[in-house]
Amino acid sequence: MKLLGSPTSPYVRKCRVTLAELGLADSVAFVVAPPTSDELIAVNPVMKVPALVLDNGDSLFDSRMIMRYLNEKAGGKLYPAGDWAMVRRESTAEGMIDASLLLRMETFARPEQFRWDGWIETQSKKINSVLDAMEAEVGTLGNVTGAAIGMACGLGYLDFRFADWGWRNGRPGLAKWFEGFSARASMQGSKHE
Ligand SMILES: N[C@@H](CCC(=O)N[C@@H](CS)C(=O)NCC(=O)O)C(=O)O
Repeated sequence: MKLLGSPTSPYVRKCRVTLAELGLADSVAFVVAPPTSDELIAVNPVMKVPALVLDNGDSLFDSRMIMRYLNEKAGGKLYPAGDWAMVRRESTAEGMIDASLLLRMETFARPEQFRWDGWIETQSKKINSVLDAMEAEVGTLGNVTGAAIGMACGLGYLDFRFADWGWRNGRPGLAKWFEGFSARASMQGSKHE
């Protein structure tokens, strides 16, 4: 199998952390392929990373689908059956990642004269809203699950692209949890470059 993606993508990082946590890292090659590359488009018409190319040539995309596939393949415990509260937390973390990417596009990629302050404000509000929600239920993030991986990669992306955000201020529980989770070999081995 091959995982196509970019080392700067939080969605790709989620899959890389998942591979490491499931002990599959050595059986899947990580191939750097930007969203507009021919190699990526050939396996994902949506032109987004990550994409997972299976040994039979089929491909899977959308990080949450890839994570579920890998978990099933490895007989892992990242998605305990019936744990819908964990799935909600996973979606919550995903919402923060989505908002962070939209904010990054608006504040970095879009030419300055076209930037939309209202959009920047809304995406920033979403990120803070998720951070507050997760601070309130950080105790439930304990085990290594799809939700924990999503949240850790979301926070890692904030540190990477929005280092001045100060998301730890007023959120001591989340900050402590992240410090612990970040020390895992899966996180250390997939740091953004
Ligand atoms: N829901 C998708 C989102 C993937 C995504 O947006 N990836 C970004 C990189 S961080 C990308 O490829 N962006 C290119 C584009 O949207 O044109 C997933 O979870 O895999």
